[in-house]
Amino acid sequence: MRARVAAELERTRARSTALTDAVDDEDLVRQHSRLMSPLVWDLAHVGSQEEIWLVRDVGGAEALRPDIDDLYDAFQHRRSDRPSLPLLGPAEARGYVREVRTKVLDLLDSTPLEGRRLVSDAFAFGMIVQHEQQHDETMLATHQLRDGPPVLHDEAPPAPAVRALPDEVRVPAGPFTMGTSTEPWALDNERPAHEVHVPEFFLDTAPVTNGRYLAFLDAGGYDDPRWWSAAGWEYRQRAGLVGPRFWEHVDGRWMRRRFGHWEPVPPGEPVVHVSFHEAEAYAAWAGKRLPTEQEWEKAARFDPRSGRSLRYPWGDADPGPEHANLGQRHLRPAEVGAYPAGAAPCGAHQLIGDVWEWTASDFLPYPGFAAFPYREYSEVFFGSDHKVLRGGSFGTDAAACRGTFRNWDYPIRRQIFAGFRCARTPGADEIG
Ligand code: AVJ
Ligand code: FE
Repeated sequence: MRARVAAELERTRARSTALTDAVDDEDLVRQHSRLMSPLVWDLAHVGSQEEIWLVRDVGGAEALRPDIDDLYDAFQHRRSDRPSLPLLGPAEARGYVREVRTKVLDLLDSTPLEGRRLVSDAFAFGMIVQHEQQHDETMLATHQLRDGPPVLHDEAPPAPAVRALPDEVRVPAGPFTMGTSTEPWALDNERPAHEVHVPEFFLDTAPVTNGRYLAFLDAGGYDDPRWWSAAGWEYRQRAGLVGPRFWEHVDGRWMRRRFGHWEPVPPGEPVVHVSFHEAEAYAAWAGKRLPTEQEWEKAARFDPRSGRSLRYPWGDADPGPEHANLGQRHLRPAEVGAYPAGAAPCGAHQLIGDVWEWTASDFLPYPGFAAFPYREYSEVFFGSDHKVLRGGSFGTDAAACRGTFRNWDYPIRRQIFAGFRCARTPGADEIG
């Protein structure tokens, strides 16, 4: 356990370092979008949380830099205001996170990770790994927003191994276990495990592709209020939306900007950088709807042979490169059909990785929810302001992604690596 935690901390820091070393100091302190913090804020924030949760709370040690707690408290300052704060500069921020990490590795050596109270100490280390990985994904989104030539490099994702997948899979009615009480690194909002009855539904086998989304554009979907909710249409009008974020119509064809590259929109890849409202409008146009969070998790985890919920669609094994497009190995979603080894028992593909998937559900607590370790982690976000996203994206690390993992955001957000798939309730003639 100790060795695994140390390895995860190191692997995660290597990612943060690569994301922040890829640009010069001027770019590190700049705000690339009002939606995001300067990269240097994310870096020092990661260190500050690590100091507070591990060095102080778990270790009981004296504070290193109590003077900067407020600067890096996400609740004190909105992202748009962060560039004007007296933040640590690039060299100071790098020095600070290194200093905190040295203390944390000493603490890891001296903290017993077995035993009652100490189970939660092991969790605290896991939580810090996930927290840093989440900010790494946020920093990756900042890179995507950044203007200028490409600075991040990757390999192309695997080509589709199976083509001509059926459009939909059927998930029969019945109960399943949602959430978890046993997954060691699960966050408070994923707990506890509880039984949920889900009526029969059909789910798209794969996320909606650019090719299909283009058909919605070509059909005038962005100009037809019939497909949009009142809030969605208001947003579409106000923001002047004409297509996914980072797309531009040039000389009769759609191009997209991807980490500094301009390229034709690839039809076989899942669509990414759409808001909840756009996803909902597409689904209505297609004669479908977005899946609820319950439906999504049942499709992703329920194994009808054992009656059990799996950790991942493919089983209980940790994600490998053959299962899912996770961890920034690739800087784009893979085409549909690229991960047959990651398919779920119900037959759905690519539920984990590639793109976060918008669901129809508000972010709410499960029955029996208990805030841990702080109310600010999840509880203060519960309510109808945020929609749940599931499954992780190509920019999500495996440490912060599992069948039970719940992400959330405002329904207008488009800079995150979010797409969607549709669901539908069977007609009277289709009940299985
Ligand atoms: C779970 C991705 C919505 O980035 O706002 C980071 C994760 N919480 N620091 C976010 C998080 C505190 C959170 N999301
Ligand atoms: Fe944070």
